[in-house]
Amino acid sequence: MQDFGQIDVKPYLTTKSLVPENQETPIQFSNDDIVHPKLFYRRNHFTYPNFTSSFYFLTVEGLVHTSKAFSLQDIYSLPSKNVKAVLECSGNKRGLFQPKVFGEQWGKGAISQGIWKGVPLRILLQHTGLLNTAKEIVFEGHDFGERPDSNRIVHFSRSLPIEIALDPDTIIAYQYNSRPIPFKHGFPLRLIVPGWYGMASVKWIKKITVIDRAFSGPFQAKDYIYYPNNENEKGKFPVTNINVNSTIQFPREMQLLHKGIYEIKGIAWTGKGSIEKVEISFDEGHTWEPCQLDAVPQKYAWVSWNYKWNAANDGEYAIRSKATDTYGNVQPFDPFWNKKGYGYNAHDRIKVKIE
Ligand SMILES: Nc1nc2c(c(=O)[nH]1)N[C@H]1C(S)=C(S)[C@@H](COP(=O)(O)O)O[C@H]1N2
Ligand SMILES: [Mo]
Repeated sequence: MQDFGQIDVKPYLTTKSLVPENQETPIQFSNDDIVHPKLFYRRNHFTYPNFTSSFYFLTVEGLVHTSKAFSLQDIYSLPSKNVKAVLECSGNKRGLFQPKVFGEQWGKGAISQGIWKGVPLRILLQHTGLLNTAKEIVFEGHDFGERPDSNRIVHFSRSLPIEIALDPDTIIAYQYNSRPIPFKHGFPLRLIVPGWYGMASVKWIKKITVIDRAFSGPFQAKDYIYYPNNENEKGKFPVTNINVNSTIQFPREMQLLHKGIYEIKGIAWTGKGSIEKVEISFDEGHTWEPCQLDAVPQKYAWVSWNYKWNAANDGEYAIRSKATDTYGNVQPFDPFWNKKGYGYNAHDRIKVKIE
């Protein structure tokens, strides 16, 4: 049986850019379903913000009955909950699109998961009240800078529709895996929107504003939109829920192997519902074999899966994995190409050679 190798040798992040810092999780080497903070992918639009957490207040204002400024102590003393959730960048696997698209050329590691603890956002909103004209809630991060498309200084800001903001699992998180959230991941407070792509989970939250219209900030109205056409904006729609997806962890792409029995391993996840099944194909998707799931799939979390493969004959093999979720969503053979390269979820595919 092949394994992940020596346990005293540790993997690292894979650097995509330094300023701002964008680094991938070594997902093929993640044996655990809780990612260590050192190996959690990092996705930033700007340089890291500068602020003092001792004077940190989270203000909630706009279309509320009473605006409030919550201190960290206030936040820590409110009822909290734990949410184990995948955080996946909507650009995960962007580098696999054909034709290629501009933007960070992420491989398969712009994804991590762990346990976030925090106050449900709805509890903060119960303290302030919501006017009935309220339509969206805007979260502004402390980080700011110029975007490549404009020389105006903007903060990283995103909004959520009221229903998602009031979902009991949408939390203002202050812990990751029972420790304060690491600075690079949003200390002291970050939004966690389980089941949505990562852009929704705003780090270093500074201010929450309730508004009566669709938020039009550039990270909402320009980026994180699926543009199915290269030439025009026809058919555009926003990036929200994580698509059903899977990644093969072992064997590795283009690995050379001897004949033998191998445990093919991977993970599968989805944004809505949970994983129903994972299948594998050795003939480019003509026939599929069921994989074994390592645990009962949970909402928001990835599930590890495996398949015992008797590699009895020499040759080159293409191996595909395909996940199906409880809503009946299935990974497609071809990805849904879109100009900005979001939401890649075609079958995962690797090749190996047995010799
Ligand atoms: N304030 C702020 N929040 C942010 C971002 C950012 O650049 N600034 N990036 C978003 C994106 S696109 C992703 S995928 C996740 C990445 O979170 P991580 O760096 O903790 O992995 O944070 C989101 N929240
Ligand atoms: Mo992202």
